[in-house]
Amino acid sequence: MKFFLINTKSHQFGVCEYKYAVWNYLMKLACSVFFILTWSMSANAQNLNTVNSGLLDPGSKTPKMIVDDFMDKRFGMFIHFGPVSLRGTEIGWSRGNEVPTLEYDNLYKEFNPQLFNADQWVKIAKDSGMKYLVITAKHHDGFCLWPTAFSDYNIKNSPFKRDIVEELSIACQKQGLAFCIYFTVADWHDPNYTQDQPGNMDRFVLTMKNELKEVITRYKPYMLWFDGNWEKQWKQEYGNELYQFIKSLDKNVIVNNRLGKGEHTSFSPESVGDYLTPEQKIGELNMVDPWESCITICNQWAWKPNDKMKPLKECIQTLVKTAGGNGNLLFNVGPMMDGRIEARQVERLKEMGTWLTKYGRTIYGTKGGPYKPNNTYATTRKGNLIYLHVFERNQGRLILPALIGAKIKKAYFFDGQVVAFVQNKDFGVLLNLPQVFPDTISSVIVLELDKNAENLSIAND
Ligand code: H79
Repeated sequence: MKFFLINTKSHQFGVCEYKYAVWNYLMKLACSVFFILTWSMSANAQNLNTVNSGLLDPGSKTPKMIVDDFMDKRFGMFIHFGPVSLRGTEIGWSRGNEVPTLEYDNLYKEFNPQLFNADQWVKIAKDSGMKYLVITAKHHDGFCLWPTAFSDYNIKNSPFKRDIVEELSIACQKQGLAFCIYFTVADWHDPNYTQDQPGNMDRFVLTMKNELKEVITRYKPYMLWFDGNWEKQWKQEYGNELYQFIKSLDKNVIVNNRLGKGEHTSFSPESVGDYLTPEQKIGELNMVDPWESCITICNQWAWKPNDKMKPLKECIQTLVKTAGGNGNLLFNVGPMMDGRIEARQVERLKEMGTWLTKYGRTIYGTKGGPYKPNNTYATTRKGNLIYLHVFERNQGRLILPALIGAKIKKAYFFDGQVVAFVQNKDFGVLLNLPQVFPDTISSVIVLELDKNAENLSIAND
């Protein structure tokens, strides 16, 4: 379009034929350069979004290999921590509710988690089989767990003073966990973050950029976990701008999908980020889009005294159903005000780790499917094997829909005990279950196929 416009103009200058030919030649050359430049610039400008959003900038998208590697990890630790642990109420949300705003905003003056030990937290995560860790560097209450230069409301000004984010990043690196940072786009403490004062969001976004630059350059996070994108102050353009900014600092950092205005559980043209984030629920089976469910070990994100803790069976089945749906589980703990994770939670996590020591190969690095998880079973697959996790014995037999395009050659429990079965392409697979299961939590039956299981279609759609 631009090419023709300028080309037409060139006719106006064509006084004599020779001059016209030279001029025409030069203009065509200039136009081609102009065309290529504007084309590539507009391609860049349009494509500020990321994975699956339809407006992709191939240059800024997180490399697929990196997101695939993240998805292989399957299990991570979410940590919600801050001065609010002094009250035992919900982080962010209890400000101005259970805890009066002025009181909440002054809690940091007493925040002194003397027993905080980054190596211990990371070891607890590692012993439970977790492969990455996400710390609430900044929640909606605006308090920063690192000594930022861009807000006084930070850990340096608490009696504790130590840089919790830095200590965790070092501990993760030492123990081989991927270190990640939670950073919400909401900040109910910052006066610039309001609906009533127009123009201040620009200043707020600038502060955010400065803070993000600090955490990205200092602590080199593997992934950034954004939150709060549903707030009306937050605009799509901020998300786009920040994504480009983040990628200019580290092109490989993974970003969850809460930076643009899109939904958490599906991609849309507004989505900014690499993966979906169902919250407090297990995501649906999805073989196309990467996803991670964040779920609490108790009810509250931040520590709450005597909060109801989930039984081991539920914790493990949550992990298994997540892997069975081809997703990751980001499992949350809220450490106490003295900096320790509750002993009963440590114990629960260790039990998960013990289970994973045995069954890890049915979880890590597997794909979900080829059956959709339900309350009776969930499956994962790797190579020629399907790992069938059975939660309920029901009537001593388990009927599965027929596999599409593959046959089962053998079926046996994880420990080797053979499982009798019949299969038929119309009626499916009937497995005879023993009176007593080898494992009360989740028994794994290995189905050995005649071909690779990883690309089979979903069989119970
Ligand atoms: O950081 C955690 C939540 O604080 C945050 N996202 C996770 C990872 C979040 N912010 N807003 N929301 C989730 C949506 C609002 C949820 C609510 Fe509630 C339900 C607000 C009040 C009831 C859950 C329970 C969050 C606070 C109390």
